[in-house]
Amino acid sequence: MFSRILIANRGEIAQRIIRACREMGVQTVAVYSEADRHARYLPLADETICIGPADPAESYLNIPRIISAAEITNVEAIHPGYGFLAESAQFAEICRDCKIQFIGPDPESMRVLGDKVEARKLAARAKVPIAPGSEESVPTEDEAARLAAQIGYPVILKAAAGGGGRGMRIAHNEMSLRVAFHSAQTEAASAFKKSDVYLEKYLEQARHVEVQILADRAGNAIHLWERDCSLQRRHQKLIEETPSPALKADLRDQLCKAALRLAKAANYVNAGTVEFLLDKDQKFYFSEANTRIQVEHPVTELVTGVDLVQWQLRIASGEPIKLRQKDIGQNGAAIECRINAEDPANGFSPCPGRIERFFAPGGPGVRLDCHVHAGYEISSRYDSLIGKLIVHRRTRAEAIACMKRALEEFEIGPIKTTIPLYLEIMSHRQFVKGHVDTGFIERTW
Ligand code: MV4
Repeated sequence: MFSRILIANRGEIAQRIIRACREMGVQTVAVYSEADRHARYLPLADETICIGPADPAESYLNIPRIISAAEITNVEAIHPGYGFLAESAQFAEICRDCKIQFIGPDPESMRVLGDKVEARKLAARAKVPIAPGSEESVPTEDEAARLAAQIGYPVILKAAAGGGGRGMRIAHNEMSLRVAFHSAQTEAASAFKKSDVYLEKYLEQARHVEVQILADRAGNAIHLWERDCSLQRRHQKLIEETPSPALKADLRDQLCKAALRLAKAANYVNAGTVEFLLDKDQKFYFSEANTRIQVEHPVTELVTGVDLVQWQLRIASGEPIKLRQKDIGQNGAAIECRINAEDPANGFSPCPGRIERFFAPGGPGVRLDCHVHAGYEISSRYDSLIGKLIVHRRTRAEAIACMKRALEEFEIGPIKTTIPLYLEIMSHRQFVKGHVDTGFIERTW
């Protein structure tokens, strides 16, 4: 195992990684921007180092500064967390060149899965179902129109370098497709510096179900079942849960096996997630693969009893996975609510400012992954996630009751948060029945 690693991230995930390391006896170096200088999780690390000003481009996203910090502090490995540099194949490659172990997959796997057209081809080769669509990126408007007529409307245009929903356009007819083609290309070029787009049949009222996997250098790969992330708004997940209320045992097995086929085809190592869309007819299609630890990983940890961050470190240090697939069950039900400093009554506008009142929920079944506290100043520079409230109970109904109780206990003020929205959702008939799709929030609120 490593004796010392650097955490190239901030906030709750930096704190989560420090916690994993302390339990394993691994020393930590936490980096911080000037805006995070007084963050309370920093003293939990063995060493801290300032990497620049508040602007992420000059700190958490700045590769030379992160690498310099790693060299100065003499670490063996870097954990990128999620966001920032977590899915940068270039960063993983520079780490390798500098003889620092990147805690994640190889840059080659990151590159192929990061290109959504390449990932689709890989999925097809691995016999993982993909939605009908283009085999390559679509070069011209006329070619898009020809393909769409063949596939049948509605269709969705996606950026090859995209992911997470940015730069997508849905078209219901040829006229709107021709317009959408150019706006998708333009948006892709500005967001990802690559204008390539591809086409897929649009699946209506789909659910988003993803499979967690772990794979090691020795060729062992296991899955840790699924997470249902259908409750989202504008591609921001709000609530995640496991098991998915939409899956029967047989379909669940098929999804998990498909995820492992893709991981093997990509020579995948470390923790990863394979996303699927599940349509109304219970058919599933590969959507994308995420080559990082995800925000919603705690629900999987609670239900499987596996510490995913600790396994990320063991795998990166060369240890084989000694967990057996048959020993990984789904024990009970877990739900996560992402607590955002946003006002749901006002179009989810961000609410930066100082937290004056803070009371944390607790008690049976409650886990709170949160780095903020009374006196904490929420900066508008970083994303609005201020913590995650996660519950684990024997059944989904009990988990919902526990989440309601914990949300009621939770007090954060005077800034606005998404807590009141989650209280409404926990009592919503459709959610309680497990009947939600990715359009639920936008239709209902
Ligand atoms: C789709 C889709 C429907 N059909 N692909 C969004 C996130 C990314 N991982 C995949 N996404 C989608 N891909 C096909 N072929 C629906 C989504 C989708 C979505 C699309 C538009 C507006 C909101 C959405 C919310 C979740 C998923």
